[in-house]
Amino acid sequence: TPIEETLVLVKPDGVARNLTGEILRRIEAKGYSLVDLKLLQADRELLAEHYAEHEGKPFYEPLIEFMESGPIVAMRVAGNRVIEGFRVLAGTTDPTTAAPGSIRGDFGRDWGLSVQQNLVHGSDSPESAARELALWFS
Ligand code: DAT
Ligand code: MG
Repeated sequence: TPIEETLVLVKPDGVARNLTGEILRRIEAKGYSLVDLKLLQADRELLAEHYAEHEGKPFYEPLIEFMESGPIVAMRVAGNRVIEGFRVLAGTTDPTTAAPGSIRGDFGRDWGLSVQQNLVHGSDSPESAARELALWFS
């Protein structure tokens, strides 16, 4: 299998809580390679493109507002089956039920904040990865 690349985002909650290093540590410990990285404040246009599949859902607006609320760390990460593998490192979407040992399971907070504050994003398929990497690292 050819080496894959995926887009990882440390969302505004992850950056604000100083978890960027811990998240990158886990990515590197798993054997994946960092190809590119930047800290940026995402604008609405970028976020609307990024989350186009969720437009019209009840959580869409709060999600975009949250993603606009502070700096994001975007990473291009490479490795064998990294798209699927990073999703396992991240854990399932809802931090309450994400497995312990995963990023969301270990650091997701359970004091009443929304599901959207789940620390990281990872592309969910080769098609998504190609689309999202072009968007964030054009
Ligand atoms: P993931 O980030 O695990 O790929 P997703 O693509 O289905 O999840 O949704 C994108 C983000 O939207 C997710 O990280 C958090 C938020 N979200 C998803 N489902 C939600 C829900 N039911 N309520 C609130 N936020 C939600
Ligand atoms: Mg997704």
